Amino acid sequence: MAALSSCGGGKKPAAAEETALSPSDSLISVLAEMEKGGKTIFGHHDDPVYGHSWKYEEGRSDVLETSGKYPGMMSWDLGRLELGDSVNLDGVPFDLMRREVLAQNARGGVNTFSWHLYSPGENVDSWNVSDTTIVHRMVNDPAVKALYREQLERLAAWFNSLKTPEGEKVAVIFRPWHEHTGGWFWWGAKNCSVEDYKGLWREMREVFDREGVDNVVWAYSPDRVVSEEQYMERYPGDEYVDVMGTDVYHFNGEEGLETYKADASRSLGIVRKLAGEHGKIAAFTETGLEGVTMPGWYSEVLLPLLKENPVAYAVVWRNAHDKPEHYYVPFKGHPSENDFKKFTNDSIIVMASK
Ligand code: BMA
Repeated sequence: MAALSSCGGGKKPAAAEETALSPSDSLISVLAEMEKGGKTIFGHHDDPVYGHSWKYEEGRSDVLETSGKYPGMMSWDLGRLELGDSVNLDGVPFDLMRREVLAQNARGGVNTFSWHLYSPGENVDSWNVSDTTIVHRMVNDPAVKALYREQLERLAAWFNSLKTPEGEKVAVIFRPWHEHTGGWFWWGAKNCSVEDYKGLWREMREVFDREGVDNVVWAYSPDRVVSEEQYMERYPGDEYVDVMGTDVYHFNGEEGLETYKADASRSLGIVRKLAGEHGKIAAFTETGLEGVTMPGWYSEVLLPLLKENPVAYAVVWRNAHDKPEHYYVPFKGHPSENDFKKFTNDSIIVMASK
């Protein structure tokens, strides 16, 4: 992994030079160095493949166009890979995604993946919560479990295929079964038991280990939480997790500001305390204010939160090309452009060089 750049120097962490480590161990060391040094890698979902008013134009990125740098972390989603499809649920071709993952690695950046999958068997999308037996059947019913394992084999093959032209595996973060403390996904707390949820992770790891996946750093990311107990209730176990994160969004602009600040600080505080106790990396795995409706959001809201609660990385969601209101980073000409630049130029924020 080459150098990430930050105003504070952007020196390559010594641990990344370590050759005896597995690909995932090297990435864990890089993330640990970030956290220790009070730096936060900034991430953006689907950043180099489409933006607010463009799609699939090689080299473009809304973050690059507003800040002059690529985000230090690219976020991706593997939904539909489990079906054997060639494009993901938002239309991103998996071959293009792989090329961009390698490009991000070559420029010294990091990649993270979520998975908005379709259920094995019935193929219902992640947000369809009408059937609350899905997870139970995935880990207990032999026929459904076999289908789940097939999905996992496809994912394992994908991760194994992330190799540089020299044949070296590229380490990435994988954040499955996210926001499970909410009720909006069929793997959410309202829709499956604690034991069955943990079973999803167990099965996954068994298949990945069998398939020789050694380049995945595992991230656990509940939605906002009120207590350590809630955070840990469905934690699959230290052997399954490398990164402890949380997803907290800012809703309702100015009106929702205090709620966001309180929820994010509390959740990040819990994450940092537990990550410290469990020897894990702390991260802000998803956040953002849709439409960046507060002009100073990046430098006056997000930045102070990250300074008060240092974490290895913070990721904001996508700038959709086909939904004009659905974006999380300012694009060229947006009123927050300069504020965003101020944020990315801050000494704690880590970007990738061009
Ligand atoms: C959601 C929205 C959807 C998208 C999904 C998966 O937050 O951005 O439009 O399909 O994530 O990327």
